[in-house]
Amino acid sequence: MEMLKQKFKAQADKLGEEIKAILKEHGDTVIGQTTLAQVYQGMRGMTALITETSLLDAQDGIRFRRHSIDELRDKLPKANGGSEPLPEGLFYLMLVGEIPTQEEVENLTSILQRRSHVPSYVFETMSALPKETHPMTMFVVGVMALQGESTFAKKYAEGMNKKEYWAATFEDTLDLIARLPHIAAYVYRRKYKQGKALQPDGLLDWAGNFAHMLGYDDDQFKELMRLYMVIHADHEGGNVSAHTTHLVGSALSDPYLSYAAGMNGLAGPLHGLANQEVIKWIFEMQEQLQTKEPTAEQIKEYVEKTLSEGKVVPGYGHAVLRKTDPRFTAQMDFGKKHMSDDPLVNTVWRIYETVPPILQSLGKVKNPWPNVDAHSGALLVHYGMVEYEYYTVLFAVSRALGVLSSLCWDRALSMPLERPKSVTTAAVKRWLNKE
Ligand code: AMX
Repeated sequence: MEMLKQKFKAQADKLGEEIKAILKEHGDTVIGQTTLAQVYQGMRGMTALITETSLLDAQDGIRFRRHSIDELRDKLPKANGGSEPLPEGLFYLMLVGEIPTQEEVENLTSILQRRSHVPSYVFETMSALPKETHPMTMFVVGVMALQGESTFAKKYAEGMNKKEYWAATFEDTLDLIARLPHIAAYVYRRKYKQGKALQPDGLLDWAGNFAHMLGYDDDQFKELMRLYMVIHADHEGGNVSAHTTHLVGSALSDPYLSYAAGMNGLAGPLHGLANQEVIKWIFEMQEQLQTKEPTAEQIKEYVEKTLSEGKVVPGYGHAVLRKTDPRFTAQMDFGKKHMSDDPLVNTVWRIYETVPPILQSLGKVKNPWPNVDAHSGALLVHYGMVEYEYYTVLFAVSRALGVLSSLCWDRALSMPLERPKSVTTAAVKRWLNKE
C-alpha cells in the first residue's frame, strides 16, 4: 500500500510541476470560444475540466490513460484461469498511469480485502428503509451511513495541513472501494433474496468476490463482473456522475460525500439508470408482442411507438460519442463467446441493426448508435440476474474506480473550489442590447 501511495505521490508531484510551468507560460492561451447556445444547452463541447484518468474520443470511444478497452482486455492482468481484465488493474492504471504487473494487482487485491470490513450499523441503516426503496437509494444511504468512517473528514476537523489532503483522500478512496461490494451485495440480498447476506470469500479478487456475495458463483458470471467493472469505471470528467463527484469534492467534502453525490446523478434515467430502462423496455416489448424474439419489423414498429409517445429509446445516443460505443462492442464480444444462442441477447443485437436508421431518420439525434447500457442487462439476465432495478448499483460500484481515482488526483493537484459564473436571461438580453 505504501508503495502505491508513494508512487502516486511522485507522479502527482511531477505532473503538478509540469502544470505550474504550463500555466506560467501559457495560462492566458485561449483554447476555445463559448457560444450562447452552449450555455443554454448543457455546455456540450465546452472544454472546462481537467480529468487525468480517461479521455473520450467521439469516434473511438473511451481511452483509459490512452489505452482502449480492447487493449485493456489484452494487457491487464487476469484472474487465475480467466480471460477478462481485473478491475483492480484498471484502478492502478488510472491512479498511476502504468499498466500493473500481475503481482502489483494481486497486492492491490489483498489491500482491498484487508480494508473491506463494513460496520454493522451501515447494514442496520439500510435495513431501516422499506423494501420497496429503489436499490440506488439504499446503496447511497449505505455509503452515507459509512461517511462517519472518513479519514479525510476526521483529519480536516483536527486541522489537517492542506499538503496532507491527498493522502487522506487516498486512504478514503481505498477504504471505500474495498467496502462498496459489501454494501451493494447487501442491497441485492436484502431486496431480492430474503435478506440472506453471504460471507465474502477472502481468496477471490474484488469483482469475483462481489459476484460471490451477490450469490453468483458461476465462473463465467465472475468473468462478466470483471469485464463489467472495467468498462463502466470511467468516461472522462464531464458526465454527470464524474462531474458531480469532482464538483462536490472541490468543496473539500470528503470522498464518501462526493461519491454519494455523484451516484445520485448516476441514478438518473438519462445517465446510469438507462441500463434498467433498456431491459424494462425490451421486456415490455416482448410482453406486448407476445414473443421472446421479435422480428426486425416488429422492433421497428415498437421503436416508432416509443418515439410517438414522446419517449427516448433507452441505450441509444450519447452526449459526446458519435459511433457505436466500444463498451457495447466488448459486451457483444462477450455474448458471442459465451451465449450466442440466447434469445434476449439476440434481440439486443437485432435492435442494434434496427434502431440506428430510425433515429437517424429523425434528423435531430446526434448519435443514433448504442451506448454501454444497450447491452449490459441482457448479459446479466442470461445468468439469472433479472432484477433490472438493481443494475445501476453494479454501474455505481464500477464507477467508484474512476471517480475516486480522479478525486485523488484533484486533491494531489490542489484543484480549487469549482465555481463557474451564471447569468440570468435578463442579463443575456442586456448583453444583446435587446432591452
Ligand atoms: N431516442 C430518442 N430521441 C433521442 C435519443 C434516443 N435514444 N437520443 C437523443 N434523442 C433526441 C433528444 O431527446 C433531443 O430531442 P429534443 O431536441 O426533442 O429534446 C435530440 O435527439 C438531440 O439530442 P442529442 O443532442 O442527440 O443528445 P443529448 O446530448 O442531448 O443527450 C442522451 C444524450 C444520452 C441523454 C440521449 O441520447 C438520450 O436520452 N438517450 C437515451 C437514454 C440513454 O441511453 N442514456 C444513457 C447514456 C449513457 C450513460 O450515461 N450511461
